[in-house]
Amino acid sequence: MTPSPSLAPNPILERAAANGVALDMQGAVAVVRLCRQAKRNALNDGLIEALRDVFQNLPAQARAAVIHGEGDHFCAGLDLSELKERDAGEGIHHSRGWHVALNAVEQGRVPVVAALHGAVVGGGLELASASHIRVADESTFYALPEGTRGIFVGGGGSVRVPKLIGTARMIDMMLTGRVYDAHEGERVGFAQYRVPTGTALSKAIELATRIATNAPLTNFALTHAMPRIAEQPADHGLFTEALIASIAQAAPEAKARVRAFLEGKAAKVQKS
Ligand code: 1HE
Repeated sequence: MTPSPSLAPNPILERAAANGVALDMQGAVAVVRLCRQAKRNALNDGLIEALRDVFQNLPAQARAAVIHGEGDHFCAGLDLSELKERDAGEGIHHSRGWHVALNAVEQGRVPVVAALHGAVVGGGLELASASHIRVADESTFYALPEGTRGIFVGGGGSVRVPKLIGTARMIDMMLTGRVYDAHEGERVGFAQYRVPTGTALSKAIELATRIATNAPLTNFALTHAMPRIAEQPADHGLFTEALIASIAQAAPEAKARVRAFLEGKAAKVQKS
């Protein structure tokens, strides 16, 4: 498993590939692949570190990213075979390591689209929740088996999953082992797009390719300012909005795009 030949050699990306996370560039889209299908892309320590390294070291030409999993499932969550007897301090550091890796996905340089299929469970759902857009095919199912395994989420799930589906639904999933299928998953808010089986990756790349054409500062505002504004008191949120809006509109690219529309050279908004 080696990174795309179009990429300059990078020992960090080579180590990530050896640990099960491959990166290929498709134009301006970084396509990140979990490559551990024999274990249903279960996330061991090496894979978590590889995810962190890839998202912290995306090539300069990347303006959007897609993440997907090889085989029949997106991701089976934490590699349970590595669940050792940890004391409380070791457990905290393990969880914090996941937080660093998934923060690199959520708070990295580019918007991330997750292409989901099959199992999106436990830590796999935590990873999907760290992405900005989720595209799920009809084979997708969502669960948090931590509750029935006698453990708890530790990869940011208690913060990110309720933002998608609400606290009550997450508590229900963990207390009862409830599994949502693709249709219900879209209804409750796991995925923004539901597509036919086998087409999640191509749809995700299509969306990421479009996202990559946005002004970078607009994408930055959406992925970095917007989630923070949502957590601020309204008055602080309005103030932050005014700051980020003025920064975005001051960029030469914004001026050029607005001018192009006013001169009739840019696309109108079309009813789909
Ligand atoms: C694994 C794992 C894993 C598969 N850790 N080895 N996650 C879970 O509790 C989900 C556990 N996995 C499953 O429920 C099923 O494997 C799947 C529904 C995902 C897929 O089923 P299937 O029939 O396609 O595959 P399989 O036959 O169950 O698994 C194939 C192999 O992958 C098998 O190993 P083998 O050596 O016998 O071939 C499985 O043992 C292995 N495998 N999933 C380790 N998760 C930061 S905290 C996060 C906490 C959590 O994520 S807890 C939830 C863990």
